[in-house]
Amino acid sequence: MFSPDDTIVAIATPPGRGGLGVVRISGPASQSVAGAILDRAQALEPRHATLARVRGIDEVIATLFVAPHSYTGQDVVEISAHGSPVVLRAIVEAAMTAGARLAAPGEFTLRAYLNARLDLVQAEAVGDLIDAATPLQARTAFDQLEGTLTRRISDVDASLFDVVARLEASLDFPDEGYHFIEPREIHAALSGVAAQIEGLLADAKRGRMVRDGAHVVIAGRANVGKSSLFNALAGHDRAIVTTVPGTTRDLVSERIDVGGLAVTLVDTAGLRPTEDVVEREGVERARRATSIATLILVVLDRSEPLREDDWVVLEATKDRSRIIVANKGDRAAEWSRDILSGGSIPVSASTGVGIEQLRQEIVNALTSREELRDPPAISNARHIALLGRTLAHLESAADAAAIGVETPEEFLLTDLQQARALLEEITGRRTTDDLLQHIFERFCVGK
Ligand SMILES: Nc1nc2c(ncn2[C@@H]2O[C@H](COP(=O)(O)OP(=O)(O)OP(=O)(O)O)[C@@H](O)[C@H]2O)c(=O)[nH]1
Ligand SMILES: [Mg+2]
Repeated sequence: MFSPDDTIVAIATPPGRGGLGVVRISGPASQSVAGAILDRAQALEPRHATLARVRGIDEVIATLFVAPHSYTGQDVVEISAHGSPVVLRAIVEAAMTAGARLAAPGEFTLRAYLNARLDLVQAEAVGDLIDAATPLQARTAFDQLEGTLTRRISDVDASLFDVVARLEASLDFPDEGYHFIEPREIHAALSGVAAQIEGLLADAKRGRMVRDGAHVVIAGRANVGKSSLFNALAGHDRAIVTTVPGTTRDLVSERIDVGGLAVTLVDTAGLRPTEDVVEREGVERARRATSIATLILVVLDRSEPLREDDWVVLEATKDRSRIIVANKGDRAAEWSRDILSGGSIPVSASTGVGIEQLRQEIVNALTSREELRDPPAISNARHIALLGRTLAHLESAADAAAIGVETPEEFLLTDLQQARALLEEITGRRTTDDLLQHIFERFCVGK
């Protein structure tokens, strides 16, 4: 895919102006590229921040990391300059003139993986850590970067390896009719491994929710206070609020942190029949957004009798994951919350009363548990899917072993070898170029 023998260069800090900006160079020619662009007689000393000049461009601090003791496992030179996009680009161009080529997205981390500085789970965690929008997402990614998931997967694999080795030994001495491991023992061992995997997968739903976040869509008839609620949850006046029904015409969305979860909150047009072409398109968009929502907040106006349009929304969302919000609680109530089966949360979007409780309800509805402090062990859909398939092979082997002494070892071994191959796909001991490309192209350039 990419040649790891090239020397690559990229700006490692985010686009835009900043106090400092960093240009990173990695590859066999890093030292000579640095030598060519830095106005210095002596070579850089490893791991010494050295004041130098990039001719005609800037005064910088350059640091050399000699292979294999660097992020990528190759010779790396990091140049900290003033954080101007113009300065940083000029340094990159100077490095390219000196023989480096521009790095592809994620290419530094790809090299770290290819040089076994990180396994694939850890490399993916680097991407997650950079993308983290909530502290819990960051902690989850950092745990995986530290190797917690990798260790649990190698524990599973070690237990499997033990069973496989003994089955293979039985196969090697077929004539003796001797089992190095009895079927009952195999069954017990495999059930133990399956339980380890189930333990990991128990966290999967919460993990995916933490990593990928959720779409929470606010729906309801016109003028009930959807946009007001949206603003109250977002913490600022993002959506237009007026006394006129039909104010919101388009979807308005905002990423917010609800108790550690990254939530994309979506405000929609009030659902009502209308002749207005623009509003009708808005209502159509509201329906589409609602149909793909993880959770729907159905907003009702407590200060007015429920209308036909309210019942339509209630009926349409009755089989979905939803929270009914009884808004305008600061006014005299026109209906009792008892008339709704399943309960509702009383709030006032205007005064903010009840909003904290609503946040808590959103967290509960999304995770089905109140505890969100601990980072989940597993969160990436790729890992979860592979682990699910591993479990299926183990269960199939365990079932076969339970049948009794007559089960041929080859039969069990096929399943177990497939299970081990799947584990190797998770950690990246076994991968394809396509998979690597798919994973690393999501990274930013410079990481
Ligand atoms: N008293 C009171 N008024 C509210 C409350 N929430 C919203 N309102 C008022 O209700 C009116 C409609 O509010 P919006 O937030 O625009 O309602 P909406 O559901 O987004 O309306 P559309 O976009 O037209 O569907 C405005 O005049 C708000 O000030 C509340 O909690 N208490
Ligand atoms: Mg609105």
